[in-house]
Amino acid sequence: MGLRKDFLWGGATAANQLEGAYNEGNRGLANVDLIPVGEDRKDVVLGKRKMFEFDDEHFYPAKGAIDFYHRYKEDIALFAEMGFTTYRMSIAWSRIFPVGDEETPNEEGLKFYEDVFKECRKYNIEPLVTITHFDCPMGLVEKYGSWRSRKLVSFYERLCNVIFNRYKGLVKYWLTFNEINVILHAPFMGGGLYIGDDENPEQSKYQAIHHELVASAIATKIAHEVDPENKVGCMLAAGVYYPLTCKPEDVFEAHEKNRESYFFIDVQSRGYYPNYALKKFEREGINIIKEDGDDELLRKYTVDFVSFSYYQTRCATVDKSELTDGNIFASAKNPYLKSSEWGWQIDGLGLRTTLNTLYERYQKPLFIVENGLGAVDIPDENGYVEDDYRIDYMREHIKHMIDAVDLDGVDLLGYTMWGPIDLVSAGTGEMKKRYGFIYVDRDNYGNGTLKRSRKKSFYWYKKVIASNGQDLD
Ligand code: BGP
Repeated sequence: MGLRKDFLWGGATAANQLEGAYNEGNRGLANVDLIPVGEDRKDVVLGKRKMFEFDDEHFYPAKGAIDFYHRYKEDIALFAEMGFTTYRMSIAWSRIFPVGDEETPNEEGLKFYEDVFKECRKYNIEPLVTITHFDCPMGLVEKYGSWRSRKLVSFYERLCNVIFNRYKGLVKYWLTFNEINVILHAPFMGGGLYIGDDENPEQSKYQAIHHELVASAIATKIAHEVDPENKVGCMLAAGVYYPLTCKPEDVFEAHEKNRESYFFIDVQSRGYYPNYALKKFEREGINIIKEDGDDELLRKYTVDFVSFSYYQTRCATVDKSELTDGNIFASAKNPYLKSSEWGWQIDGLGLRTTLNTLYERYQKPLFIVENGLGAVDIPDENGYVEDDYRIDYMREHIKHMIDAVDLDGVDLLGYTMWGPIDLVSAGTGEMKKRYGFIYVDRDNYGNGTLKRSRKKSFYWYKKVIASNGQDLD
């Protein structure tokens, strides 16, 4: 009983949210660098406001982030101290190809990640690498309009060829696109898409999505060719939609909302466009341009495992007056659940439901690659935080995760909680929204010493890992 012996325990981060050093090592700019903190952030994230260069009025938190670029040895040592057996991180595409369409990669960028992977290996930490975590080089955004252009498929393919060959033997677990479904809701942050007034957003988004899906299949193909040991996963922003009421219309609405997300994984895991999507495209006049051979690629190169992030469940209803869009997904408030300080509803059992739903649908091993609580932490003078609220959240979720394995028989490879070290929030750009076991002295506007310190949860997670999830007290 319990989790598998080789269950992978760790934490997850993304390049632009922690590396900083945005203009060092010949790195080029990416869409994610140009998203400021503050009230204008949302329109930039949604692709409604064009911000293709920095201005003086805004603060751009990704520029410096938490300076992992210079401090990765200290940070990985802290992860190792907690007993991590895996560390999920992402590669910044624009460190490897600064503009995006170069023929030759940037050696400094390649070397940086090689050093990071070697540092992980030193502690027997298995790197789990996201090839793109929301980032796209600005060169590709400006010259080609990002993923709406077919050309992006070959630039991504080039990136994959380079990194799979260079990191052969160092990295075995790969994720092709972080939260691939987020592009639907946040097109600039999720995929570098700025949507002009003259275009049909759904048409542009689904064309871009098709390109990403094909690119993901090609990545899987190359990964297996370069090293048969490689395992490639897709990555979904998950969390099931419940119907707000048992009114049949609400039940069907929830079904449709869920399909909006499953669509991506249906293609990546089953290998073809599902009928409900084809019918939707037909109804809405969305015309996806495919190249010969695309369908075959999708069918032949499906993923080895399905990974996902889970923070909350949501409620769907046809009663529009109930909907709020506090987050990027519009949903109704669940009266049975408590919320985080950022209004995300906390639902441990929902993780078990989500695990079961995905496992029954895809019958492939699953991997929880993000889960956690964003909260305001008040440190003492030594940077120590009594974060029992975070421990409570995680204990509850891990319990239900173990039930899904023990009681339901879900095949689960591992668990990497989000943000083991405090980092910049993707949604709001704040530092104040902290997830970490490690406190970082930095505020929303870049003030602070960047000093790292252990929180109470650091010691708790260490026990959890040492006992393979048995000791959750
Ligand atoms: C996911 C992203 C992460 C991350 C996390 C927490 O959507 O993959 O990049 O940041 O959510 O969200 P936030 O930072 O908005 O609290």
